[in-house]
Amino acid sequence: TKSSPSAGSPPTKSNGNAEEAASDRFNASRGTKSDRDTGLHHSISPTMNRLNLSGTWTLSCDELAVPAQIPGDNYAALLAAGIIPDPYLADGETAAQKWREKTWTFSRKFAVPAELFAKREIFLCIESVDTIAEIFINGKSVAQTHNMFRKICVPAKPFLRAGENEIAVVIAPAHIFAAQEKEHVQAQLGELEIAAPVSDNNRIPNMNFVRKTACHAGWDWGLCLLESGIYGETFLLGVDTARIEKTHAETFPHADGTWHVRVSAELETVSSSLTTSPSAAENTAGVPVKFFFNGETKTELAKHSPAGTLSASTEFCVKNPRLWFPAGYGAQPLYDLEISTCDDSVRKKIGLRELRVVREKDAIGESFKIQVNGIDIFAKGANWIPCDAMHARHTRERYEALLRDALAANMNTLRIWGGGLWERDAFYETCDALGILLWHDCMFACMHYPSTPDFLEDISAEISEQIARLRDHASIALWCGDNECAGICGGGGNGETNDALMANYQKFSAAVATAVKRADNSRLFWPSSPCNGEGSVVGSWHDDTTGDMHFWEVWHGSKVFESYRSVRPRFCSEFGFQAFPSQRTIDKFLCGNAAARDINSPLMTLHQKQTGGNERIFKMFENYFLPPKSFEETIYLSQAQQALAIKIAVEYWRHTKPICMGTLYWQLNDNWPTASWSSLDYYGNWKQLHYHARRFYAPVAAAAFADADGNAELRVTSDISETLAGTLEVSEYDFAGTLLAKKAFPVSVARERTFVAGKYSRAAQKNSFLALRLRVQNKAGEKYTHENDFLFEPYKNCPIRKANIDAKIDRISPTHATLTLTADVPAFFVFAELKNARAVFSDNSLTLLPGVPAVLEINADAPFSAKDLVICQLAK
Ligand code: BMA
Repeated sequence: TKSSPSAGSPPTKSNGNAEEAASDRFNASRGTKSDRDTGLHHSISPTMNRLNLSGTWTLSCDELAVPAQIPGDNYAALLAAGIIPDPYLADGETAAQKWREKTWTFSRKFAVPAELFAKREIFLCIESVDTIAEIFINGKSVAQTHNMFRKICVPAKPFLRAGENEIAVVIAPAHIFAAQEKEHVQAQLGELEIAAPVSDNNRIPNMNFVRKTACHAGWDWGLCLLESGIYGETFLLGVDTARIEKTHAETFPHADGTWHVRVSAELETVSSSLTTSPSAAENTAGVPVKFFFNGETKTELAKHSPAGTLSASTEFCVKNPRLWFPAGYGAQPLYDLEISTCDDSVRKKIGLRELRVVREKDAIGESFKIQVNGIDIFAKGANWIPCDAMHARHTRERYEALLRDALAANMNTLRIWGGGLWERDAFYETCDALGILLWHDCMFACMHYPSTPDFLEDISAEISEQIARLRDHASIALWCGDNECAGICGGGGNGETNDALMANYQKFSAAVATAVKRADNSRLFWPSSPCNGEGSVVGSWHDDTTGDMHFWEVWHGSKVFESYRSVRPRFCSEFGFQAFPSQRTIDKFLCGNAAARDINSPLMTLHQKQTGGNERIFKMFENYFLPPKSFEETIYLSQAQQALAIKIAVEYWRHTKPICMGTLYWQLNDNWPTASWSSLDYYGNWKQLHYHARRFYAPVAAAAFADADGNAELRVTSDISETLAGTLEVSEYDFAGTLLAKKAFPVSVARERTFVAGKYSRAAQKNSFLALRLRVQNKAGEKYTHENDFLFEPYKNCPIRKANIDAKIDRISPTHATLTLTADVPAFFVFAELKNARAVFSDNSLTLLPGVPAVLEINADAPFSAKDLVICQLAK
């Protein structure tokens, strides 16, 4: 049997707050803030049968008791109570470690109003408990869990009393459970050793045996903060007949142009939990289920299926449908859906779109492209990791800020990476609303997972619950089984595999596949990232004929950026290069420690989680730049270098369209302030890469590529539906700013493939560079422009001078201004930042040409003055 969660005995301390409980009581009005912000979207039935238990709880262990906000986690509570220093600042991470040894109790008191108590059954519903937990009501155990990705929904009426009650969630140390599980699992696997060792990724061993966000134990960009907590919604639901367990909205286009929406609801009857109840059939026969869609209401009676489930379904027809498109391809109309019984209700927003991942044999191998409403989408984006190491901060506001920044960089796709979590509903709702497609991993990453029967049973149930929750989101494009779990069985490009590990993996992966397909057969199931598809998971990391690719030869393999051009992936789902976060972020986590202002100081090293990461950044400077002369210059140059790396990769791959149909760089965001591969730092500051992404992911983009003879091949790519025509103007300058030559190339570019505009051979035998200016328009006269540049030599070999940059600020409001930058000689990676405020510039990390002023908008989150402006440039 599975080792039982040793969460412990009923709590003895009684530390809830009755007043708060009373004030939270019957937070039942439709669409309350907490309804919108978290979870399950069970709105309120007319009978007022729901009691929200979120709010202020008490967190206690053997030595303390402090208030805790639920949804939330123990570290956020300890921080708020002043018990621990901020784990994100200075060396606060170190002080945080000892607390993982504790058994934590989250508890609160609450009153059950008579109206709720009168219900035949009362379910306790919790979206996520992290992780090894036992739940008590009034001192009696009502549920146990050891998987934070599975919801809890248990009959609780026998444990409740009218008036005051107490709930306590007792959470045992996850790493101790992991070590016990290791023994249990290894005993079944015999010779095969699969325990995850301590590494950059896991600073705690054995975490592959626990269903908990993998990066809680640390990652090569993440601190180790093995948090405990209660996430999503926590509530009591009073039910006379049945609660809604699952819903599904399947959408189908018809040949006549209408769409059909088949909506179903699976109910859980109360009868199973009532010892004295009549039979289920008696109980629930004729439970009316009301379906509301797009202004129309239909009521159906729930029926028992042969499999024993109780469900109801109906169908709606949408005439003149407004279709949902990813960002950049059309609008994101969403239709309101509400499903309710007299006891329960669920609300959703449904997008109508036909989505497939097209894998067709072609001259190269097999395509890999996302197609929406018949249009091939070039997936432009990045990889998403959890937005914060403290779950208390996973708020709708944080999701929106990050996702809007992704959109602002012209992204249309993100990959939810398997070492994080099945995100909260607010995340997917925002992606639906913004048109951000999702590549969705199941939550497995970089480790060997047990193929033992109880583990497979648990993860199958997890996948079935999570996909049932998420499958109606228009934004989700495909389900992927795991991140790199196939690859680590061997076959990371070298063709070798470990047979025993592979056999374990195949069993695990087959269970994942079955569970995913059972829950959703409308989307592609992709076994692993990277791989070549079902039955072909090995040896695919660098296969550029088919499947998706993770290309790490540059960062992990120390190759030069030009080697991004040695492969032509069909879809590159990971590649990245590290940089330091913004100077403001560093200043914040160094907390005024002047001695730590050195890349190799202990504090800077603590905020760099990849062994050898700083050395790699420095080593790569040698290929492109002159060595930085100060701490500040190192930070700046690391960001310029990161931007250059990813620009070289994306520009090349994007301009091989339609061979490549997607580039998702590693990684969009950070979960704490650190050196990493992200383009947005933890505090939301845009690294230089994010500004470059906005340009290299622009809907229409031009770029130049060196050919074998040292000429520049000019290419233009477009995501716009109509063919665009115009010119690509190429101006050749020397580094003093003298215009040496100018040529215009006619352009006619369609969405289907990249247009090769011609070749530019260097006019002068002196050092020079090219400035590219694309101007195209469609038949209706809508104009698109794009600017880029091209150097024939690495920056370090070019006679780049230090420009005098004039910066003029025209104030619009205390937080908003126009900035005009003018340089006297060509200036590169000109990067403006504000010292005292987070600011987003309309453009940044620019090339300035003499006599061509750049006019930028600054939007800051706090008032700023001209003296807050810092401008860096690449110079000798
Ligand atoms: C990738 C990811 C992560 C990791 C990153 C950088 O392959 O899947 O595991 O953070 O590499 O090393």
